[in-house]
Amino acid sequence: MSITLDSAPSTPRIAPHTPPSALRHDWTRDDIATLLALPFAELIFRAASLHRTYFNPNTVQISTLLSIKTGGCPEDCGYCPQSAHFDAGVPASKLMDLEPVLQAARAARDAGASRFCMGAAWRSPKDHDLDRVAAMVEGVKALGMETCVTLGMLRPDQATRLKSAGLDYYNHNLDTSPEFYGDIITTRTYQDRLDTLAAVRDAGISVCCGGIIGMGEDLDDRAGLLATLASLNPHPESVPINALVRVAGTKLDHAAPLDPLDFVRMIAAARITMPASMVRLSAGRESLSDEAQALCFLAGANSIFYGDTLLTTANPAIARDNALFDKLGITKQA
Ligand code: SAM
Ligand code: DTB
Ligand code: SF4
Repeated sequence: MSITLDSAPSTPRIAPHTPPSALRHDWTRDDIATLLALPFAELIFRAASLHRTYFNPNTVQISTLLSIKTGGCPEDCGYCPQSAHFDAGVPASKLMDLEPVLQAARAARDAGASRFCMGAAWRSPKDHDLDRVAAMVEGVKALGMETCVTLGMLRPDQATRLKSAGLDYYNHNLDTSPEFYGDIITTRTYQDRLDTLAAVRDAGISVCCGGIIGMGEDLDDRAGLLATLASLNPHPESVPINALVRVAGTKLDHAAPLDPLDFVRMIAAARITMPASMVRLSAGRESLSDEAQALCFLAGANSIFYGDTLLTTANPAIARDNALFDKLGITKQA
């Protein structure tokens, strides 16, 4: 007997035809805390069922990151090796020139990435730097790739400038719950982040917004992060879930290690609360086993960062990811 596999691409299956009312924006923190504490099999079954309602579960979108301006950042984010408040051995450098950025984008495209994400260690971009980033966005678009940038806080006019350059996604994370946030970052507020997200949304750019777990937050904080993300209307199109990469010299160097099954649970709860969004299994994959990553894909992750480095820290080698995809029968979204 021959078995035919559904080979539909990983674009939302029913999302374009789903009335917005089918997606909930009223998830309470208690609802989500209950989800996170479900018996594991129950949680994964619910998440996997929703995943295949909205997406082809055998397809994963891949993005490659490049740090276009590294280190020396004035913000004090406790997890970040690029903050000037810590000595994590990441020297500050200037904004890259256009040509090497395009060269890296071409290499990423040739390795199979469909989106190129450029990150800058800024509190917010200066207007003359934004012009240079806009040229990078135009150049990467011309290579036939989707574009994403993460540059810190944006004013509405800056978001509009990036939109006119052709920017597809802006990444700006809420990182954690409003209550725990002050333990991690003091130099910008939670509301500053929500304001940037509103500017990005209003400019017509797709929103990439998620957070980090493993920073010492409790289950209620994880629920609070997801409740805030899911209250955004529309939901962020892309939801990166990062596991803290503990970097020597940062404030969170000695945070307790995260149980990989808790990472899987967070992915599942993100999938259930924002079922039509891409859920990205982001930082932290380097220390996850193949089995733990397989559970994340089963729980609804359908996007990863691909390439040997994230911004400054290690990511699995491309050959390891390709071998994992082969083992799991996963294809890359074109
Ligand atoms: N400076 C910009 C900003 O903060 O908006 C953009 C770059 S910043 C490095 C992008 C995101 O990377 C952060 O919001 C955080 O969620 C994530 N990140 C940074 N360092 C991390 C770490 N050590 N482990 C996990 N995620 C991290
Ligand atoms: C996101 O949520 N994770 C990526 C991307 N957005 C920009 C960054 C992860 C950075 C991990 C630490 C580093 O490599 O410096
Ligand atoms: Fe700067 Fe972004 Fe790192 Fe915070 S996360 S210190 S804003 S580069």
